[in-house]
Amino acid sequence: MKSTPPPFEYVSSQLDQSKMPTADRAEFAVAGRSNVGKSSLINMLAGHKGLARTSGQPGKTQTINHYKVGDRAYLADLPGYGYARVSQNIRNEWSKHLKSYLAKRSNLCFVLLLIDCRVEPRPNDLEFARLLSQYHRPFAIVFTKTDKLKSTALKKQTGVFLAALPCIPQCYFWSSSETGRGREEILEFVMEQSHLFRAPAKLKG
Ligand SMILES: Nc1nc2c(ncn2[C@@H]2O[C@H](COP(=O)(O)OP(=O)(O)O)[C@@H](O)[C@H]2O)c(=O)[nH]1
Ligand SMILES: [Mg+2]
Repeated sequence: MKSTPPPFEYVSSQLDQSKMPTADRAEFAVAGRSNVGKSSLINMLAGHKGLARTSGQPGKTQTINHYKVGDRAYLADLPGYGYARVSQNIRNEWSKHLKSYLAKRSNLCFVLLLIDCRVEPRPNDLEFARLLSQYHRPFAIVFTKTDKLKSTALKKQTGVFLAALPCIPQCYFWSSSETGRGREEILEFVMEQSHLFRAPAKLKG
């Protein structure tokens, strides 16, 4: 990125949409399985390791956590799916909130769907992508943990995953929270897309 990266700021953790930050700026949701690296990606983008809580123990993010990115965008860290040690009741509850968020959050411009670059396409990743297309949400794939794969294997896995997707993403990124790979490209993308966002008139102050 040629200009200075925007400052990040934690705003709130909510599941109830009526309590989420006012929908007056472009929102980018960070979605994916538990442990795929959602919180680590947010910290890497922010250049601030302690901003989003990361964990080796999956399933910790049970709320939608909002972060301001400069003065034009929000990042929303979504609850991870696919964590087997959470009861079916809790999973159903999260799924209900997630669907409602995807259906109704008016300023949601883009979903960054995170995929561990080392794993084969899994049914719930493909199911989530299907859900995004059902709700007409544009999305980008962010392949995470690319520090763990050699370049040839990464290219191969990327091809396999993209071919398995039921719908075509707008674009994809390769990222690593260990090396900072992808930071400039993803931030640039967020900033560019956020400039296209226009808040509904009734929200303007
Ligand atoms: N090697 C490597 N490990 C990562 C990367 N991103 C996340 N991790 C690790 O994966 C685990 C889960 O990360 P976290 O960000 O908490 O995942 P979340 O559940 O999707 O929010 C943690 O142990 C992280 O240190 C990455 O890019 N490279
Ligand atoms: Mg997390």
